Amino acid sequence: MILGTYYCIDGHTCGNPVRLVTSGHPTLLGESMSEKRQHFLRDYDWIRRALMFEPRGHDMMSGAFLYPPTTADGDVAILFIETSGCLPMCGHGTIGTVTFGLESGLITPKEQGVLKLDTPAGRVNAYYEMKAGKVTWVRLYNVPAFLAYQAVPVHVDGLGELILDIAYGGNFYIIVEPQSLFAGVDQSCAAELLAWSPKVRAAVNAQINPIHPEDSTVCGASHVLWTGKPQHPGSHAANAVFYGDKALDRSPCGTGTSARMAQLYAKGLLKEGDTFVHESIIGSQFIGKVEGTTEVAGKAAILPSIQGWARQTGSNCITVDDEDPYALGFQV
Ligand code: PYC
Repeated sequence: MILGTYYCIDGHTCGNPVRLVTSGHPTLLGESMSEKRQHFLRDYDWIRRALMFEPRGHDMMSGAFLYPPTTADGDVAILFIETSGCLPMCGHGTIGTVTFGLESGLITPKEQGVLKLDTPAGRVNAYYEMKAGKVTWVRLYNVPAFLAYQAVPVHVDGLGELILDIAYGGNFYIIVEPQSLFAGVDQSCAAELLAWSPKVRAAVNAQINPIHPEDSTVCGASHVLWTGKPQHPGSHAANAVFYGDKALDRSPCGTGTSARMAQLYAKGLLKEGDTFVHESIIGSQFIGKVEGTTEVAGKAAILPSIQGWARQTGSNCITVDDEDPYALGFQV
């Protein structure tokens, strides 16, 4: 029996995959996208696993469903799906979803040049430029980002004691600066980062388990952001973000860049109005900016923007058939 049929636009944002699923949406209960995300995780997580994991996806796969807006002034709502679960917010996913949604006509803005997006993490506005039917760039104004914990000593097997910061940028990020065996991000350290990251994440969540002060469903440090010196002209810093069980973001990571800017702002290394060009492990760049400042539950926070681009690579129609023993995906 066919469990579901899903038409998709596939592509990438600065190298990281985005699969915009354009049919087969389950009906989700709840008033906000945060509530709808909880319903999806409870009853429909099998759809995510089928579309993200092998044999229909892969370790890095990431995507989204579009839903009607959940606010009176919203244009469209986004549910993010990924190998790691349903993120409250995803920066590269938003840039890809907005690009493919506009180019395919699935998203029609109320006002040209800007979209008001309802995401599980809250309101995100996306500005864009469109020329001859193609979106050239998207700049998203993300949810408030803040440094949640600073200089926490954590013992990690194989790495010893690390000093770590934890910042929120739409997800909670463990930020690792060069120390111990880690000399800084470059392409040659991908295998080590994949081996170390799950240990770092488990140790941090056993010790701290951060919770968003305004939404307790956003909890746990899900991503590990490893920092480094940039290799490409124009970049201020490099990073590699680990997510899921085996993924290193090929893009500079939008929510990670937001968290990193919040960390640097809290340490006095960035100020309001500063631009921060962040480079990924493959050298692609996002332009981040500290657009403003605010507070989250009494904590100093920044209002970050992230600009990047996305390209479609094709489209496909995925079926999930329960006669296939791997209908719901697998991981090796
Ligand atoms: O761009 O926010 C992001 C992101 C999160 C995980 C992978 N990319």
